[in-house]
Amino acid sequence: MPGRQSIRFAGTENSCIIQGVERRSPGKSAPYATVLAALLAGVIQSSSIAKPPNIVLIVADDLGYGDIGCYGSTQNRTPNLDQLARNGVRFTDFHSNGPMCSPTRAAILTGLYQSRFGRRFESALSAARGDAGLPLEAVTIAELLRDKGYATGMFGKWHLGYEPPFLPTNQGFDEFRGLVSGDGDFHTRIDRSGNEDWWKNGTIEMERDAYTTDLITRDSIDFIERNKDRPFFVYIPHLAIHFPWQGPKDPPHRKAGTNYSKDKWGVIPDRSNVSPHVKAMIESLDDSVGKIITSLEEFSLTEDTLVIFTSDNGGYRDYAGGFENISDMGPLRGEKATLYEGGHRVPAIISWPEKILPSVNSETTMTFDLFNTIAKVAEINSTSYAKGDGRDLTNLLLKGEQVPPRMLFWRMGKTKAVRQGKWKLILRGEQSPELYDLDQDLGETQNLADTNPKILKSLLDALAQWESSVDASARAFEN
Ligand SMILES: [Ca+2]
Repeated sequence: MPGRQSIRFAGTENSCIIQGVERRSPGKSAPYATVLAALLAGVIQSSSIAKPPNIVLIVADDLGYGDIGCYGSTQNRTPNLDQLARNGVRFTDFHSNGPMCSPTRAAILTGLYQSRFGRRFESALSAARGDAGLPLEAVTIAELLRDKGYATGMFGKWHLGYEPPFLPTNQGFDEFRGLVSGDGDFHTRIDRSGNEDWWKNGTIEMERDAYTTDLITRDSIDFIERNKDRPFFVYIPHLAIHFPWQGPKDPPHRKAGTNYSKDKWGVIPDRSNVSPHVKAMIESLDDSVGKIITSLEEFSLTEDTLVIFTSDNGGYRDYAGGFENISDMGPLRGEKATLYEGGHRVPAIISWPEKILPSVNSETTMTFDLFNTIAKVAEINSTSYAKGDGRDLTNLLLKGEQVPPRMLFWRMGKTKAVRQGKWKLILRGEQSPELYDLDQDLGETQNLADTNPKILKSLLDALAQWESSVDASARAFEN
């Protein structure tokens, strides 16, 4: 592994030092040596962006921190994601806003803590509340981009409202093809309640005899091709690797009209080892990323397109009913639906060839930062996003600058967490507070609350203030 270096870029108006960045040897990537030389000469600056880029935002579902090769998996083959990481910035301390599906999706699209829309956005939205969804008053990144002249398409899993009017086409997307619920069978596209769940814009239009990941890929590439001559934003929230755990060659499981709430996982011959099915899902997901990158190359859009890949939350290690050996969170404690690192520290890669230097970055970053970052590179007026909760990461991406210090917060029911620098506070209901030093103890094994009372109090006070702020915002939306 290459060591840390500090590099000063001379010649820019504000010379900057890359810190917290592990720089990788360019190796065979000669173009990046050229880019570095250009940067050193002050040729490329953030202000020199000629025209706003296309945006491809790919979000995996329940993909754990250690599930892909460039994050340490030796089990799953992910050459396309690994290549994307070699060509872009790979984040090692990037966090989903929530440890479940709906919360993070709300934060991606709005740049706000999902708690600002009410407590129901702190866990997965349920079909039982069909009248609930991301409030239409929320300003989404798709709306901002559409107003800026972008074509906007979404292909994949929505999970921010099960019924009209809470569909993507009412939240800034010109086109939508995919599912609205939390999970559909990958072969039959039947949701866990036994309903058909495959939409085209505002109506259900089923497709059979295909694998969901492949359909999402096909439709995304079709959208890119149709809009290749204008700026476009394509949001690709894959269903993979959420259950049902079905690879392309696994059998269909769900049929219309049957309730699968207690049998929603797929057909798993060996419940104690789900990983072969998950491996097939991950490798299919990786194949999809490769096809999308190839399509950008074929349409000569590579240098004009910002590509983002991340996951909406951590993976499951095991699941009720004896399902085991599902996802890999690497060195992290916890899993999906917990606020230990394994629940919300996720893979994140951002690539923009010839603009962003490849690196591995250890700045603490969060999903809602993507909102401001996309808005900034699209040259959207900052009054539209400056008051949001996320930060614009363009100076990190284009100049290697650090993110200014801040606190980050999570809340899911009675479980809450705060992050400031190396410190992580976790509150689990009425249990004693847990305080971890992530620099020394990434696996969150040693509770240091008793020996650091001042830090504990400061984080508890900040949490109370944050809760008060988001709860005040939410009163406008809760009913
Ligand atoms: Ca998820």
